[in-house]
This record gives sequence, structure tokens and C-alpha cells, in this order.
Amino acid sequence: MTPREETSSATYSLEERRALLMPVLAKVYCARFLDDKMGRLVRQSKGGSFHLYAGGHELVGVMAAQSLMPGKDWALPYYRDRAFVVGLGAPIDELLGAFLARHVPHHSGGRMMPEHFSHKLLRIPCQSSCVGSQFLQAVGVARGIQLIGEDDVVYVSAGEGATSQGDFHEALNFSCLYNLGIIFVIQDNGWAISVPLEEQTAGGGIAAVARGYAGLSVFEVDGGSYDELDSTFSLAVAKAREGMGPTLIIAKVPRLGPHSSSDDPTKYKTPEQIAEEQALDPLPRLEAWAIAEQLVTADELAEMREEIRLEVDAASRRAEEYPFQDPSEAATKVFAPISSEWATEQIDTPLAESVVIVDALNHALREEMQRDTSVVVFGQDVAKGKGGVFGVTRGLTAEFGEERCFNTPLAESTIVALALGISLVGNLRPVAEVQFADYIWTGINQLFNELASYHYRSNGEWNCPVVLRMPSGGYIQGGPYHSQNIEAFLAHCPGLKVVIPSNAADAKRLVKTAIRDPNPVIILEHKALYRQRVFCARAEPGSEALLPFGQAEVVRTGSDVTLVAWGMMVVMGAEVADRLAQEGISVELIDLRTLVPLDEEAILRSVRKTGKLLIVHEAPLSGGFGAEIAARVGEKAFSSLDAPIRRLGGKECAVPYCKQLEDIVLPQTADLERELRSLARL
Ligand SMILES: Cc1ncc(C[n+]2csc(CCOP(=O)(O)OP(=O)(O)O)c2C)c(N)n1
Ligand SMILES: [Mg+2]
Repeated sequence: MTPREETSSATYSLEERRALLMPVLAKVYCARFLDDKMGRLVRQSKGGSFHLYAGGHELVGVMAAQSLMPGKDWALPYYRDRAFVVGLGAPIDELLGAFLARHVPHHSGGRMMPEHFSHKLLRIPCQSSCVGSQFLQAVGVARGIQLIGEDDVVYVSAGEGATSQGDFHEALNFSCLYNLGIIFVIQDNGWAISVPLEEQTAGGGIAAVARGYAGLSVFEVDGGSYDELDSTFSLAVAKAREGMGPTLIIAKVPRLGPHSSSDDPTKYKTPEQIAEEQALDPLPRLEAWAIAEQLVTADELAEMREEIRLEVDAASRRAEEYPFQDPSEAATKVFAPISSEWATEQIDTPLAESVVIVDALNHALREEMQRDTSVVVFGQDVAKGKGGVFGVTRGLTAEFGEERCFNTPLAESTIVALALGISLVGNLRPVAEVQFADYIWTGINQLFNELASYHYRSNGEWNCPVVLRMPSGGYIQGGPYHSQNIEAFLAHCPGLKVVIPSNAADAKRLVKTAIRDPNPVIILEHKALYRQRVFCARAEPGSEALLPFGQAEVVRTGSDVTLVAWGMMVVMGAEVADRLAQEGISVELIDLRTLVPLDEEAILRSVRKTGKLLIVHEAPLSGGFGAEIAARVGEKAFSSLDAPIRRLGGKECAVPYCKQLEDIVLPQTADLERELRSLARL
């Protein structure tokens, strides 16, 4: 179906209007009958047990889909937008198969609950269950499209309850700042499960607030009116396609059923309210209107209904033939495979100069941006003259322009979701800076619930080549909010790679590997090491040098005790190991370099040799990554141990500002020395 012209329906002949209407009617019927069918299937225990009713939302969804170019434009529809997905052309036997948790070609292969749409060919990125998280991802997609200079339109939908999420406002802000070609559609059914609009949104609606965002066109429409929807979507699509910026469409619709099969609306809606909503059903309204406009006869409608009901029945039978996903696949596709040329160590002659970590990082970014024009850098203060609060991105805007190194608003959820969305478009490789690891928490939903599991949730259909750089760590009198070490949280979240360089040569090579990795990679850069020379400055590796993940380094060989460390603790460990060597205590120091993937073999090999293990980290001991290592060594090398495994870590509190207090809370070289000495003597 070609996209609509920007002409109103009034300028079409009767025949042309009929030709436009018939597929809309067919899709609306199809969506309604799918609902009926799913309602019956859910009671038959054939795979799925959860049903989200879309009744009342059909016309707005179908009209939106009809206004787009399937396979060119992008769409992030929410769970109640089944009619949109049907309208766009998703095969209904796959939708029913996904409903029954079957292994269908798209949508997740049984990994997600129903109505979490994903279809790469239709450009529907993988949707999650987190209400409102799709807004900022859609903005990321739209920014990506803008960066590659295309005119694809982005559609994103949600209910009115979702507009209470901060992400909604961040999304409107960013899309207006960058004049993005995006259409936000709020399907306002007046209820978020049982909470009515008047308890949800100040002022009784989001339109007035949204009108404050400069550049945003805002429409409030009747989601049951064919003509209103037709003209509004035509305008919004034309505006987006021509690069004129974003539109918000708030479509009033009734929710005709319960929120889901687990909900009973009689507990919170009066019989009068239910009756009022039923009277707004868009389907009989559409039928009556079409007959009154002489676009179709009642007999034709009856025939169409019969035909589509049979189609849905047949699709349902086909859906039951889809197998369930093989249980042996349950924990696969967490990471996309990295290309073999970048999975092995690449050696390149080092340069004559030695560099500190901050410069090594800067050079890695520059070289990757020179090598690959798809690499884009963004974050707070990263662009123009500033180049990041630590100077890692200095000079990148001057060399590559404002499109390839740009500032974002002060909003971490925006930064993470932007990276996610951009990574889905073309071959773009976003490298985002989170100014301090301590501030990732306002973006953690986008990181943990969204980005990390994207590949898994889509059954391998989508992957997100995202690099997130985060300055982290203490010893700089940064206080509780500029000293955090968050590696254990990150390593606990499947789907993220976690990289922690301790010297300039590793930093450069690991960042270059990260940019070529098809998965989300977090680089934790220690602030206290950015300019440290004694241990961290190294001869700068050449531009072709790469260091694969999961390869620990034995920094000092030894025979008495194994010390496992990362980041700042490697630097302290090296100093202490040198000192203890003079006393005749031989420490083998292992720098893990990456926690995910973990070089478990390197640890076990060393422990089998020394028989003793100390793990040290800055983060508080409880629940720290040291516990993970201790458990693995206990399981796999217990018989090699000559003493209990020891851990040294930060105290169980935030990192205080005052130097005298900070020194107590964070591990010091004296603590390390004491622990190693006593362990060696056991
Ligand atoms: C972040 C988040 N909080 C809570 C939920 C649970 N939940 C799922 S749907 C929903 C109501 C959403 O209402 P609305 O956005 O108006 O959409 P509607 O269901 O009415 O179409 C809630 C609270 C969730 N999935 N995600
Ligand atoms: Mg709602």
C-alpha cells in the first residue's frame, strides 16, 4: 500500500475513498476477531495464558499503519496496539503463534509474553513490558535516521498512563531539540489498569503540558473517527518525512474489555461507565459511517466479516502447528557473536610515545571514528570545546563535526535509550559517555531492562552494538556520588560485557575492540587512573592493535599467593607485590581486564599453582564481584587450596568525601600488604 497523499479525503472520488477504506475495514475486523479468538484460546491452555484485549483501539492503530510505508518506516507500538501491527502487515498466524508462546519467526520465539512485538523486516524493534520505555528508544531510532540522512518516519505508541513516565517527557524534549521525524501516538482509553485519567495526569490530560515543547505539533482526536484520524496522520507523516519535526497525537478511545485476562473491570468501573464505553466502540461506528457515506453496503460488510473470521480460524490452526522453542535453546542468544577477525589479539607496532589512559582513550575514539564513519559519540558535555569533564572526547567535534560528536541533555535515560535506538539503524555504532558511573541509575531501566536483554528477547533478531563509557571509582575525594564502583551490578545483568582497563595500552585496545563488538559493552574508566603515570602510562599501541575480551593478564608472576584484581586495585597490587617480593613473599598478580567475559581459567591456573587466593575490590564486600570469584574457585579448585579464600573490599557504606574518612572506607596498600602477608604465612 502506498502512503497517503497529504490531501484530505474530501478531494478523493467515491471509488478512491472506497479503495482506501476497504483494507482499513478488513484490518479492523481482523484485529477484533483476533481478540475474540485469543480470548477463547486463553481458556484452552494451548501455550499462552495471558491476553491483553485491544478492543476499542483498533481504528487508530490501523489508520496509523495505513499512513506509513511498511518496511521503510519504523514503528515501536505498545502492547495494546495489535491492530497497528496487523495493519502494517504482520502475518496473523505468527501473532497467534506468539500468543501461544510458540517458536514463530518473529516476536521472540516464545521468550516474551504476547503482544511484545518485534519484526525486523517490518522495522518493528523488539518491545519490552516496561510501560513507556519505547518513547526514548524511538527517539534514538529517529536520531539514527537523521544521522544517516534518510527520510524514514518513526511511529511510537503508548497508553495515556505511560505519559506519567519521565521518559515520555525526555523523549518530547529530545525530539524537539533535534527536530526529529517522529510521531508519538497516545491511545487514551482513560484507564491505566484501574487508575482513571483524573488520578493519573494533572490537568486532566497531557496535551496542555506537551504544547509547551517548542516545535511539537499536538493533536487531540477522536480515535473512532475515520476522517479525523486520516487527516491527522497524513499531516503528521508529511511533517516527519519532510524533516519538519515531531508530532504528538492523543487519540481518545474506549477500552472495551478488561486490562488483561487477569483483570476484572467491574471492581473499579460502574455499570454506567462500562455502558458508556461500549457505546463508543469504533467498529459499529465505522460500519454505520461507511454505509451512510455510501462507501459500502451492509451485505458487503457481512461478507467481509465472514471471510475474515474464516481467515483468523485458519491462522489459529496454523499457529498451533508452530513448535515450542527447543528447551536446549532457553539460555542461548544472550550475546551476538563477534566477527572472528576481531575476536583474536591483533598486534601492531607500538608508537614511540608513551601515553596516559585519558589520551589512550581519546586516541582510540579518534582512530575508530576515522576508520568507520558509522561511529558516533555523544553524552553530557562531550562535544565542542569541552570534550567531556575529563577530556576523553576532546577535539572530536572539531575533527568529525557536530553530527558525529554531540551533546545530549542532562538525562541519563535519554543517553542510554538514544544509544540503543541509534544502534538499530544502518550500521551506526554509538559510543555514549555517562558522565559518572554514579549517575547511571536514572538510566538503569534502559540499561538493565532494555538494552542488556535486547538480543535475547528478540530471539537473536536484533542486536545492539553500543559502547557506554563511564568514569568510575574513588580515591579522588569524590564523595558518595563521584566514587562508586558498580561492576557487580553490571556483571549481574546478563547481556552486558564489562570492561575495566588498568593501564593505557589495555584501555586503547579494549575500547577499539568494544566498538567492533555487536553487543552492549560497558567501559568502566577509573578516574584516579586517567592521568596516573607510574603504572598506567604505556607505549601507545598502534592503530591496528586489538585486545579481545576475556583475556586476563598475569601482571606479576609469583608462587606464594594469587592476587586477583581489576582497575585501581591492579595498580595498588603491583606496588604491594613489588614490596613483598623484597621480603621473600612471591605474589602472582592477575588483572582481569574484563569481568564479563571472565577469564576463569587464568584464575584457576594461578590458584592451582599458589594454593592461596586473595581477591580485592574497591566496592563494598557484600555482594561484590569477589564473592563470585570465590564461589567459582571454591567449586572448581577446592582441592588446590591450602588456605581459605580471602577477600578485601570497601567498607559497607557509601564513600565519604573527607580524605581521612575516605581512606578508612576504601582499601589501602597497607590493608593489601597485611592481608597478603598473613595469607602467605598460613
Ligand atoms: C514501568 C511499568 N510499571 C508498571 C507496569 C504494570 N502495568 C502494565 S500496563 C499498566 C497500565 C498502563 O496503562 P496505559 O499506559 O494507560 O495503557 P493501557 O493499558 O490503558 O492501554 C501497568 C501499570 C509496567 N508494565 N511497567
Ligand atoms: Mg490507558
